Amino acid sequence: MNDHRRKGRRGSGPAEPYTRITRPMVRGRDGLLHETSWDVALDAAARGFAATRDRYGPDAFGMFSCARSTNEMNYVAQKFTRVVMGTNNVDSCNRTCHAPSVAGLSAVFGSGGGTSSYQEVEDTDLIVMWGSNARFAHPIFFQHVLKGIRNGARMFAVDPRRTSTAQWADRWLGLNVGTDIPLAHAMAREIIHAGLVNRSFVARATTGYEEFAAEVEPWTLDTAEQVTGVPAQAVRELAHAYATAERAQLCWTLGITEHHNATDNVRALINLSLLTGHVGRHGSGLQPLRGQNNVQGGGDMGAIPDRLPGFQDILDPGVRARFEASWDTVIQPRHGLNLTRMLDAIERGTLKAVYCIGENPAQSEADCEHTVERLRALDHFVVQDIFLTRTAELADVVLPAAAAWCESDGTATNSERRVQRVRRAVPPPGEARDDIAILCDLAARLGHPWTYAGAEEVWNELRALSPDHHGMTYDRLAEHQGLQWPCPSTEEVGPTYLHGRLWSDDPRLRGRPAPFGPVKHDPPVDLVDGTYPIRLTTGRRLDSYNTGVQSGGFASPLRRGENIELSPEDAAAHGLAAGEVVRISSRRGSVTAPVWIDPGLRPGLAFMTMHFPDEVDTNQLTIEATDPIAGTAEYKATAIRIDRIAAPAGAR
Ligand SMILES: Nc1nc2c(c(=O)[nH]1)N[C@H]1C(S)=C(S)[C@@H](COP(=O)(O)OP(=O)(O)OC[C@H]3O[C@@H](n4cnc5c(=O)[nH]c(N)nc54)[C@H](O)[C@@H]3O)O[C@H]1N2
Ligand SMILES: Nc1nc2c(c(=O)[nH]1)N[C@H]1C(S)=C(S)[C@@H](COP(=O)(O)OP(=O)(O)OC[C@H]3O[C@@H](n4cnc5c(=O)[nH]c(N)nc54)[C@H](O)[C@@H]3O)O[C@H]1N2
Ligand SMILES: [Mo]
Repeated sequence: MNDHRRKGRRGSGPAEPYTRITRPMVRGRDGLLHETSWDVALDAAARGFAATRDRYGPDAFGMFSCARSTNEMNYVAQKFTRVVMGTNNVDSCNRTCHAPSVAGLSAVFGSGGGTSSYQEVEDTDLIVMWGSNARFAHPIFFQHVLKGIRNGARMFAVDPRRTSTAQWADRWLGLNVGTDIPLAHAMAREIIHAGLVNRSFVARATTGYEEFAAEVEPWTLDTAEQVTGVPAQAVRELAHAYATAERAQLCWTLGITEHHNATDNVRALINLSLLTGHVGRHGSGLQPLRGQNNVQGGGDMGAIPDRLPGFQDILDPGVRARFEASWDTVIQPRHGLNLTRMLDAIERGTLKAVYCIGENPAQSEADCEHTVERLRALDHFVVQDIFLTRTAELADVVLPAAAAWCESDGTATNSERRVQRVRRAVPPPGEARDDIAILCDLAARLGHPWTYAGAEEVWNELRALSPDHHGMTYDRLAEHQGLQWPCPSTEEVGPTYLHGRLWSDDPRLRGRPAPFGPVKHDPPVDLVDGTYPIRLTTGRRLDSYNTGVQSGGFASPLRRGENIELSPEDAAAHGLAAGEVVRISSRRGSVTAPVWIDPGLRPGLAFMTMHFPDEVDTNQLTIEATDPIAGTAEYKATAIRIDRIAAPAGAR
């Protein structure tokens, strides 16, 4: 098959590097996984969950839910966790990714979604891509960016690397890793001192301005230049461009969120929008571009430890009462553990059983050797995936699922809050089954005989419980080619942008004002020093996807496997040529990879991906330091050293 057909025009699609799993598997007395019947596998899975629940209580269970799957599946997965197992320990890879965006946005605006629509980057005057390589990671969104540029918008890129995205920008601000708060604060100070604050917006719609202004006051352009490495003139230019633009879109992704102080980073960017009034209007807003295709929906469906479906607060007794009546259960009145804390709880010995659906933590978690040790310590581990991943290889029971994107029915929600239909186009291979059907069979074995005739019935149950989704029937989703939340009635289509209320003249309609966050700079935890002199940052390339399970075997001319990407200066200083294999060591582990020389890197900065862990396990190097609010690890800042591998004796 040619590249186009295998990977899709915009670069998605089944690559099948691993063989699809088509039959359930159970670990035998010999310690190996053996194929078996569905009945045997489901009995074994259910027995293990019941045993840990009876012996250790509900909180000994944890669910890792799937951001690749549908909303309906995530709804059933969190219901399984809360009703069948009786705990709120449910989460997904949102934790490794945009949980800080959700935490920061909901603290300021009361809702964790991006505030704008894709169309708005076409209808704007300034696009700031901050810590986001959308040209590679969000190619569909980037099409809209390119149209915006064609329509006359200016673009600034703020990224330590001169990425493919930055190459399209009018200006690239190449900052030092982990210095986003100094940069944002210096911009804020400049906006204040130049008299460019949107005073009427600040007065009507925000709180905490004075304290914030005092916090940013020490961050002069010169101080910021010393810390961030960005010339004062460039910081000034971005500050003025942002403050004086009629409309501006501030887009960010993991360059902001994969840090130990990521929620503060997010707050620092939101501050800029509050200062200038670039939120709550068409063409002006905040866009945290979400990662996996349905990571937005997973959280919206309550597959997170602190929210019920519809992103409703689990601590609110009224909200809980409605779900308890519908589900005929008692919901624990507290937050469950997030993914990061669940892994900690395994190590402490309090979490004993995990049901992992469509996640590959053995390779995606920071300091992954440590994660593997923890997963091995579980009493009972069930993995439901479409491939036999490294995580599945550790399981007691492996359940083969249908791939949601082409073998299941349902819906998924993208970064602009748009819920769209997903339709089954092909049958799943072998005995693989729909994720929801598997969950229901397990629930039945554990005393909860749920009978959903199909995904639509699940969706209608959710619609009855979630005001934000109430107006989105399957028929309407088809008719409108997707609808954006909030969509509380079948008479409306949902707003394209959020928080227009902040501009209202009527204080009652305006609602809760948006607080400034007087956050402080806090450099990366893994310090660069004489022993580990190079800053490694990790991320993505266009041709591959996450841990490579779904793209690793894809034979593309673009695919070059893992490299350690170095600046020309560092390669020269180490006497290294492109292609030479070197040892890369951090304070946690070491791997080997060939050198690639990237002129887009500044001296002292190196880059690796997470895409080829079977060949080079980058996450053996990364640090587990996590954001205290969101639990996200500092994947973007590792200190490393690079050593030549001594040539074998006799070689020249
Ligand atoms: N082709 C492809 N597309 C994908 C994925 C994939 O694996 N492959 N994965 C999907 C997923 S799950 C996600 S979450 C998204 C992620 O999408 P992105 O966040 O755009 O991807 P990354 O490459 O991880 O990181 C973005 C940029 O952050 C920069 N950066 C590193 N440190 C800092 C810093 O301290 N400050 C700033 N300002 N920038 C910094 C990096 O140089 C990098 O260019 O992509 C999604 N799309
Ligand atoms: N070094 C480094 N590490 C990182 C990051 C980084 O930037 N740098 N980024 C982090 C980020 S943002 C993320 S999102 C995580 C990703 O971490 P993971 O989510 O653990 O990694 P994926 O490779 O996306 O794994 C998704 C799994 O879902 C399975 N799957 C796909 N569709 C379905 C389905 O319909 N049903 C079921 N049951 N399974 C399905 C796939 O086979 C695959 O095994 O990695 C994190 N790790
Ligand atoms: Mo992600």
